[in-house]
Amino acid sequence: MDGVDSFVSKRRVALIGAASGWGAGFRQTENGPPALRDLGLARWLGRAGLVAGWTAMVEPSRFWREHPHLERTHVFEEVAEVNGALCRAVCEAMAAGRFPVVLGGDHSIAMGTWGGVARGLERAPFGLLWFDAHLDAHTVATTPSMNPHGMPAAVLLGHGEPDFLAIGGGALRPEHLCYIGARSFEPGEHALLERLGVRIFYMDEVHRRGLGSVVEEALQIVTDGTVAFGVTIDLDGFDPLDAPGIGLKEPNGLRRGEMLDALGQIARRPDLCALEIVEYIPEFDEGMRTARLVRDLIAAALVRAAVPA
Ligand SMILES: [Mn+2]
Repeated sequence: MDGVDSFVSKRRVALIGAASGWGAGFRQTENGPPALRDLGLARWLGRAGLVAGWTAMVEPSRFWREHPHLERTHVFEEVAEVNGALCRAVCEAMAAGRFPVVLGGDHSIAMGTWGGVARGLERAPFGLLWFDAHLDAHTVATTPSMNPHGMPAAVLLGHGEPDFLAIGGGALRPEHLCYIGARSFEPGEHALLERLGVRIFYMDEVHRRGLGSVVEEALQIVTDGTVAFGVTIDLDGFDPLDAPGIGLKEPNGLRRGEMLDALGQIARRPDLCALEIVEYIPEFDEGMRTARLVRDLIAAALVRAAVPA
């Protein structure tokens, strides 16, 4: 097939839903993965030249669904439970030789996704490109909201609650992580990342240099001394004009066209090991614009020059 990456097409894509919004102050991201499934994401990707099928839809267990208004302390238990199940689903996909594409859900699921990848790679070092308006690097000591979706990066770097560390703790080394598009964060989480020496490409640097140049440099960082690298995309990293179907809108963000071009730089790389896209809220979407963006991001990252118009 013309333009289709043989590496990816040989390794079929495992679509894994993480249908939990308990890590955020709003729950509607739990509707994201079932909506993408029902809209026909697997079929859409098939038209782009990928062999993709849903291998898991991780959901909160019945107890949590029957008690939607539990107090904050219980939220951590639910988030840990979902992430544990997600971690296993990602591991299973990798063991079966499939390429995991994890769809959220709020960004707290990054603990399970990248904790699972770390296990799947048998703890060999991997890098991570983190596209986001935020830094998601809080601990309980620094967070103003206590929302776990503001904490996954800290956990992956080895800082946070014991229940979370048990799943994703220490999956990543700070020198193997790069943020791209950051423009809204609090001093405490920023101080942690500064202390650890994590490279942050703020949105003003992206505007100044162009996303292509930034991604090129970031790729060098995340592939230096690693066996593989992953990509996590928080849809709030985008300008809300291009991704209306989200909860926390941060203007002046990444644009659809430049992002699809930049992801083309990673397509065909045999060391790309997993992709995660989070925080989609179907009820806020406008004419499926955000759902189509999710599809096109996956296609751009995995199939060079096969992005539908
Ligand atoms: Mn995020």
